[in-house]
Amino acid sequence: HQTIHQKDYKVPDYLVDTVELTFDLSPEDTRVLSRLAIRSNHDRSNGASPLVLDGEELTLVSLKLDGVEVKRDAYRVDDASLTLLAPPESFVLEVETRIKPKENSALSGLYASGPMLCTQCEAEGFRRITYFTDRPDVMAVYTVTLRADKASCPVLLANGNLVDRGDLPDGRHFAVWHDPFKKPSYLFAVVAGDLVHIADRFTTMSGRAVQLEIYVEERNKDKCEHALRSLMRAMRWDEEKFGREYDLDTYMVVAVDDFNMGAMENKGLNVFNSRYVLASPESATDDDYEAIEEVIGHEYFHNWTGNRITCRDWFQLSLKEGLTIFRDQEFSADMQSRPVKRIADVKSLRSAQFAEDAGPLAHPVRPESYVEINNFYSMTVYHKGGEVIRMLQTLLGREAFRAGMDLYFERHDGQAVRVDEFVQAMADAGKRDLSQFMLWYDQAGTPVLTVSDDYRPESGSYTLTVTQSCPSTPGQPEKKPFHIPLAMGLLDRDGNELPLQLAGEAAAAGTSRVLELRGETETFTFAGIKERPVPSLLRNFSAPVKLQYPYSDEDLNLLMTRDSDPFVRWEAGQVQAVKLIMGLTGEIQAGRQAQVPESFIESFRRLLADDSQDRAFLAETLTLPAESYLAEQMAVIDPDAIHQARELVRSTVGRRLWSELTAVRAACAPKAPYRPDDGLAGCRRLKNLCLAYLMAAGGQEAIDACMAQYRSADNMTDSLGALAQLTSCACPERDEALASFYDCWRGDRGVIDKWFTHQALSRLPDTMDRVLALLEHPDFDLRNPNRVRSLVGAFSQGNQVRFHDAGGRGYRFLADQILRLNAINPQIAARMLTPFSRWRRYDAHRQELMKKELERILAEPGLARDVYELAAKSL
Ligand code: B3K
Ligand code: ZN
Repeated sequence: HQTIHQKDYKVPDYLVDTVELTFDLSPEDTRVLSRLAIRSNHDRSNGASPLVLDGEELTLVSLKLDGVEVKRDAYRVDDASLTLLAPPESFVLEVETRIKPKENSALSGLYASGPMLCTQCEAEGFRRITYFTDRPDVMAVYTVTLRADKASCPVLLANGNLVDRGDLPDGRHFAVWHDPFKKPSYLFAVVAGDLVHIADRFTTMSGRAVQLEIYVEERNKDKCEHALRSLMRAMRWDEEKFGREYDLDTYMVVAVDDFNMGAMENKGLNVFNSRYVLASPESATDDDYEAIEEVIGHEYFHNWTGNRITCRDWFQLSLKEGLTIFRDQEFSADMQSRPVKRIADVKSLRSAQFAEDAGPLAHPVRPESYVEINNFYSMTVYHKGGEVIRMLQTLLGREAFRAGMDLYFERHDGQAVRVDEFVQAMADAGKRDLSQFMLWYDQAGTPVLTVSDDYRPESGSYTLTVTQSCPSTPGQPEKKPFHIPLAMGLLDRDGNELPLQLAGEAAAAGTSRVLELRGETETFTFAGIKERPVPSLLRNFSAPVKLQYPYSDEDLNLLMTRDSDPFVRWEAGQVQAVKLIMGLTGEIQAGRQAQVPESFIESFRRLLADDSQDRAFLAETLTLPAESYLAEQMAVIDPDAIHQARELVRSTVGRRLWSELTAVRAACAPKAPYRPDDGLAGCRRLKNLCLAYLMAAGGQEAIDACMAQYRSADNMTDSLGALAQLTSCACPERDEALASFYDCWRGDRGVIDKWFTHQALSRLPDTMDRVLALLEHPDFDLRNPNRVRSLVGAFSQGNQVRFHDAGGRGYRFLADQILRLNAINPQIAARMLTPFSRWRRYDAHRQELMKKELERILAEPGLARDVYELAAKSL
């Protein structure tokens, strides 16, 4: 397999101005006619360069140049390309190919999902539909004619505007779509099938009417309202916050059941994983509702950040993905609670992206090379990329950042550009030198900030010394210092925020400010400080770094109760919890009696008693760090000891605070029938967390409470809140609830996914056996990515203690499934490899076992490029 390097980028030798496609659609055999207007883009003084069109899994039927059949010796075809040896300066190429959508289990290109046909072209799926220069810097105007059987395929959709439609002989019909915007091939989309839709109209800020349509299978028609409302909110938000208006007359969203990722931003025709569209009050959780709003927003925001301005090449992926993640995070923050959203985003960054950055698959936000680009739709490119954009906003301030966005749109609309162009627009608008900042794009690894301080009572000066370092990552042994915004404040012993005046400044400038780190070590001296302060550091998580400062328990208590920054308040509690659980883990490893200190229980007691706090925020505060995050803190991960230690804290809290937890849970009990937008999601979260602690305490009373909640719940959040606890309880109620849940929801894919997931997440020792049995369940289907994620993904990525069973059964199970998936869907197979990439973090015995499985995978004949790259790099 070949490695592609960023440094080898060359402008395309040929450009395509227009693409006319005609599809004769059928699941078994689809005919594609392509008519391309091509012109040369290179110096031809030494003759014409060959034109290489990408193509995979295609059967070539005919090839014409300017209307004349191309002679057999004027072109070459192999399984990855079609090459015209010496084409003229400008010409029309007509290519006829045949494809088999129904056999396409990779779900890239044109494929069948249930009763419909749909496409997924990003990153390189268009080449599985027809021969083309399948790269984002070749942008063309597309006109698409779809023909299909009218009875089985009444709906025919493509990008842009519908310009014609009508009937054809033999019960067939056609539709013609034209997209006036130039676009790269990865944004092409087609959908055909027996679909229904719901619609509404949106009036843009300049007064244009846009028709919004959500397409689904008939049985899901009553589950689209939330997606449609979310879309309207996203459109309004982008106008208000970024001045961006939608540009076509229609915006369509189609929900499909078989989809490799969350959704796809195809111009004017988004294709969505149905889990990010469908919701009904009975069957969707509060988290589902939030996730739908977020993904609908994300794909909509791509219209400006991704579609109008796209990437020059795939190394620039974060240009659109990091920026759009940042935009969707801000959108969600404005729609819900900003602090709670920020905490959730930081938690996922820390447990998944920090781990990626610390392992063999670490890569910069802008990678230098890849074997398979689909492997780089990563936490780093997306979420660290989002943090990089956020840091720009923090460094420039909101106003200059917005000016930078405007400048970027103004300069580059209609172009395919690099990250450099984006950062240059920011530098120009903010009048800042951002050359050092670019290292965030090109250096991998999570920087560590080590902070020390020095207080001088005699002069009233307080000095912070910040040293940054960054561990080596593959191919990058040494790192240069990053340009890092460190947002901070200082508290006195009563928790008052101190005015911040740096030595040399005439006056204090507020009580929160952004220090800029550029050198390896930087010092900042504050004047007029009357007593030794407690530093509040990395407010709002102002940079994706690890922070080290020797806080005392007293400092942390002060920050937790008094800091003005909600992130710092939450973080202070987490630092305490990490300290505690890591201490207990050590005791357990040493075979000593581990005990949860009284002070920890007392601080939980105080928190539970305080009803002034936002319920969702309180739930976050009372949630212990995840086992995966705790694992990151250990030199050699001991999944069993971590699990025991964390469970010890949970059960102690449950037993010691039984009445407090019961009281808070009762206070959160519903007073009116459930509505998804009743503003009580925080209450439900807190209530279910209390139930989890009660269940951790053990005993029939808790089980009864769980069953009662399960039986009486009028919404999925509460029903699952109870079921999740019962699945980890060795009691007869477990199977009773699981069976009743299945009977009640069989046939609803989204809910049955949850049924699989919760069984895979069970903390009970028999989980591996259960998971193996579920593989044989009639509803399990390796060809459906959501189902694979719900069982194989949940078990291997969400159940650390059972997956890492020292006997190695979890490892064998995962490798078996990866090998089966390799033949079906390489992208999904590769995604499942993540847990193995962390093998070096474990003890020698587990290392050996995981390594063996990786070697077994690599030895498989016919390994897909996706799987090969990750397995090879992991070893
Ligand atoms: N741009 C798509 C992701 C495509 C992934 C291809 N393997 C969805 C998104 O980020 O919005
Ligand atoms: Zn995206």
